[in-house]
Amino acid sequence: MKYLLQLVVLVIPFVAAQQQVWGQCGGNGWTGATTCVSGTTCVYINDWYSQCQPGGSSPTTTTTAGGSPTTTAGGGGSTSTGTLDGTMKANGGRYFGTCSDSGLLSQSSESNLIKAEFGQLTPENSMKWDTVEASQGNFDFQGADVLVDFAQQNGKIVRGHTLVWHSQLPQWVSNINSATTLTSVIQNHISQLVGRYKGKIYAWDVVNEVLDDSGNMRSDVFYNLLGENFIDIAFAAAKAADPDALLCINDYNLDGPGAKIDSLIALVGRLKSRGVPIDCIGSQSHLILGQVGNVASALRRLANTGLKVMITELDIRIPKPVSQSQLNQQQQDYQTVVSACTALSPCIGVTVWGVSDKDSWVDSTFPSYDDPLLWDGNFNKKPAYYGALAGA
Ligand code: 9MR
Repeated sequence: MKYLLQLVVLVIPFVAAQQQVWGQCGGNGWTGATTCVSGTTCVYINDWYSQCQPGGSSPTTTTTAGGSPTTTAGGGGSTSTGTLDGTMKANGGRYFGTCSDSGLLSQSSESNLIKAEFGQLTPENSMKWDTVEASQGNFDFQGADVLVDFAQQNGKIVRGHTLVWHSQLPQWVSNINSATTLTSVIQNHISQLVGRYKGKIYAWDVVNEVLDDSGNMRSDVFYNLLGENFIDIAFAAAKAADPDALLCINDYNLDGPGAKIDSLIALVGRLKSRGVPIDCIGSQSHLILGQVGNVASALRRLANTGLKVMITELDIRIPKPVSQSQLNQQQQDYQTVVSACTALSPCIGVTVWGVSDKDSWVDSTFPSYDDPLLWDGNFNKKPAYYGALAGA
């Protein structure tokens, strides 16, 4: 009997340790299950993340470093030779991603490219507060479901974007005037959204753009009612809803010296000293042609906080009118920025903010700039593509 009990004790943890489909099953620092339930296989995504994916064989990359920049068309999974994501994985286990959403994913020109070239997806808009919870307690996950389903069917990891942000925030949230109400509203929003996709999201941008352009805490309903504590509340809620996702702070203008990066690093220090469960810093990197020289040193400073870092929304916009020499400069700039990440071990991946120049947010926001991405309006690879590939 004694031996039988010992056997049971030995067997039970083993059975319980099998990870479900789409769950994490490995990666640096991972202490959870490393085997997958029957019918799924533990697939290496990068050094920090392996995932249980359906099927018995591994769709990971067999890329040769420095291989010719040919694209493997279509096809599910992430098998690739000389693609952006394949090269990133081969050269250090990082991912190369892009943002998208249901409208773009329904176009084969976009979705085929994503299947072939990218290993990670960020919902450009579909997980933002005004989409997911436009009125209190009424959740709409339609668009987000499309993106997450596409990612799962094609073996892409997902960065969730974003839980608490002053922008694309419905008026009913901005109108709240009680700290207690706002706390429970944040907690409910996060537990619903993060909970729905538990185990399917690699990393969350828990808070986005909490600093203003001078590096002060941004004045919005969250800070005005709760002070800096709204960040602690948001991270705690995200951790409770999905303990295995990486939890990030995300911001722009962290690409060189200045008040903003100083403040961000100081803020991260305070969060860590309060025990906030923060894992990563996302540097958006919305950049301007020719202004990328400080990116590597800035990224190193962010990594010196001890957190993982990632480039989350990369684009490099060109002042109009766009010339061939500017497009060549853009190739250099992409290589500089992507290699700033690949040269740094705590940097775990790069995400560009869109696929084709025709779909970039830059057109409407910066009318005197153009062409910030890797493919032109007809889905032809630009010189910038080869710059990114060389840096990968
Ligand atoms: O690319 C997004 C665009 O489609 C939206 O209209 C815009 C609304 O604010 O948000 C854009 O994405 C932003 C991202 O969510 C946060 N960082 C800045 C990005 C560009 O504005």
